[in-house]
Amino acid sequence: MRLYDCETAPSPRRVRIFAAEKGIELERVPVDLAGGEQFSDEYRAVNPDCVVPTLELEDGTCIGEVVAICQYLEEVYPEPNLLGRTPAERASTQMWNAKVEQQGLWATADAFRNAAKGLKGRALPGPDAYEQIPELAVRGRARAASFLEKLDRQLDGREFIAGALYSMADITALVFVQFAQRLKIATPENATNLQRWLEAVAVRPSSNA
Ligand SMILES: N[C@@H](CCC(=O)N[C@@H](CS)C(=O)NCC(=O)O)C(=O)O
Repeated sequence: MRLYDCETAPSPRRVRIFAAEKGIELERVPVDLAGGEQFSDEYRAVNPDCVVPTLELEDGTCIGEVVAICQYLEEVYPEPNLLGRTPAERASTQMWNAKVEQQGLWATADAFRNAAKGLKGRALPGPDAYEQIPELAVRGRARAASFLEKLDRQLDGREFIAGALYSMADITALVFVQFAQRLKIATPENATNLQRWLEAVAVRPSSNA
């Protein structure tokens, strides 16, 4: 299996961490996002949305979207479980993964993409050109900061984001929190639950993936 990847981008990092937790070795194919390689004819054939990650299976099937890739990997490599064992655990993992994506990660994406000089005319990932809207960068920073506080409340009395088990929701949250830090959206000092969780998940070997 080959993972079309970009070292610095948050989305493929979620898959790298997920695979590392399971001990899966993926052949990594770097896609130069800064150089525009995602728009090449070759890459469009792999992923017409022109985004990474994409997982290419042995038979040539290409799977896009982080959640779909992780679901595939979980089915083929069930241990250690990262999507929940019981119906309730699976629902909680999916719910929190979606919340972290929509309210956290996409807020930081708005903050980054609507402000970065190199992304003028590319405010959304994908083949269509969208102009930056500076107000969305401001709103994205505010939403991300607010969501960090929500995560702190969720971690009150819980070891991990979706409950007692480390799951995909923690992976998405780690990528979000560290991307927010890169954008200088600080984790509040009084967010002690979030700080405790961050110290625990950031030292897992998979976080270097
Ligand atoms: N919904 C997609 C989002 C993927 C995405 O946005 N990837 C970004 C990197 S984090 C990308 O490839 N951007 C290409 C670009 O900026 O042109 C997924 O979950 O896989």
